[in-house]
Amino acid sequence: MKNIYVNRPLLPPLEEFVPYLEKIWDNKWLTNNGPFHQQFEQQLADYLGVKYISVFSNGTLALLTALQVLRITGEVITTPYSFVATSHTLLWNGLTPVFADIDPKTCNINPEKIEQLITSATSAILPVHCYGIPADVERIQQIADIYGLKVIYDAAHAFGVKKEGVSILNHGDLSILSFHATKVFNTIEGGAIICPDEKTKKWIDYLKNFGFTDEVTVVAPGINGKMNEVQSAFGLLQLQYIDKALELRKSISERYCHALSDIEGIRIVDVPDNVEWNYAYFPIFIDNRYPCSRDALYNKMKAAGVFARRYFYPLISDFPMYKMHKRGDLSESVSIANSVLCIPIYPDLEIEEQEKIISLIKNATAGGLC
Ligand code: T4K
Repeated sequence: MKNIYVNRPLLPPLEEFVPYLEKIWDNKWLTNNGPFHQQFEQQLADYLGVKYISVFSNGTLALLTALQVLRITGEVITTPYSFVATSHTLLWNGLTPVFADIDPKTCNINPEKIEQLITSATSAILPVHCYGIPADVERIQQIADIYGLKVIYDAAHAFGVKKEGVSILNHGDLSILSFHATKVFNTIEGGAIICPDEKTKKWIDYLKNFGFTDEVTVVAPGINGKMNEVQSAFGLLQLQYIDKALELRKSISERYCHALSDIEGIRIVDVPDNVEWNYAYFPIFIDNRYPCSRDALYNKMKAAGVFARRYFYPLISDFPMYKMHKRGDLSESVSIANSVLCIPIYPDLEIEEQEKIISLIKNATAGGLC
């Protein structure tokens, strides 16, 4: 059997992409707000149920820019349990990350830990909808309103996620998405900022194009964050396949839930009933009632050709450049980072492959590795 990775990109039929490429060749318009870029932004906003969206060449540049859009300064309260890009964008903006512990049930920032970390230097909260599971958006907004803070959601994992029928991307001042190859919806590399009004969208569009408002006017020290025409065309085609991909993810997730929910020492991801999830990741959490450690299972799976990943271990706060920013107690984050294993989930995962993964987890002690 071939190697099984944690993720495999959603790819549309190659022959269907060729006409898009032909159009780009005909137009000779490769980037800088071309026709596919404009069409993609429109269709994406409609699909996601959001008002305004500005697409970027990747999610990291979208987040870097979002912090500039809102002119965030000083300290930003964020989660240590995320991909390192979340906090890197703070350092790149000269901001100080302040880490709040997570709620172990959702793996998202625990709002009750935020208030005690607010100082006169705090200007924003940067939560993550980890694995596509919504953060506690209501409570976070309450705190932000009381203290006059901005909220930027790192929604890199949350493409298509809805809470009570409404896109989760409509919360906070801004949200960002990632369309990286490993994400539920990809444009090879890509990302976006979601914003609530036209004025902000315009400002974002200036900032992602060096700050130009016309040929001769630069209004801010912008960056080059533009999505090109090939990525945009790819995105347009991907939109035709995303619903099917989400359905396939759902059935894989259901099979895992069914097979793994009664294993002692394993907790599976818990998604609230009012959430339409996107099955972006399938994390399991391993405790000491399981016959072997998380790392022993990870290695055993690897030896069998199954490349699960420990997203998100190590914690961001444990990387050398963040150690000095540690303040409060992060014990829940530590415990989740030490117990998590994300097992493969993607639309092309075959049933036999999934059975192999389940069997490895169920028979952990077989083969003497655990
Ligand atoms: N915020 C959050 C919360 C994020 O998770 C991320 C990115 C960002 C911000 C930043 O967004 P971007 O700037 O990336 O748009 C991957 C991704 O590179 C990264 O996008 C993602 N989060 C992170 C969670 O995962 P790695 O280093 O684990 O990727 P890699 O190359 O090891 O790939 C994982 C597996 O996927 C491979 O073992 C095989 C498979 N794969 C990967 C690629 C790239 C493929 O089958 N084909 C491929 O083309 O970071």
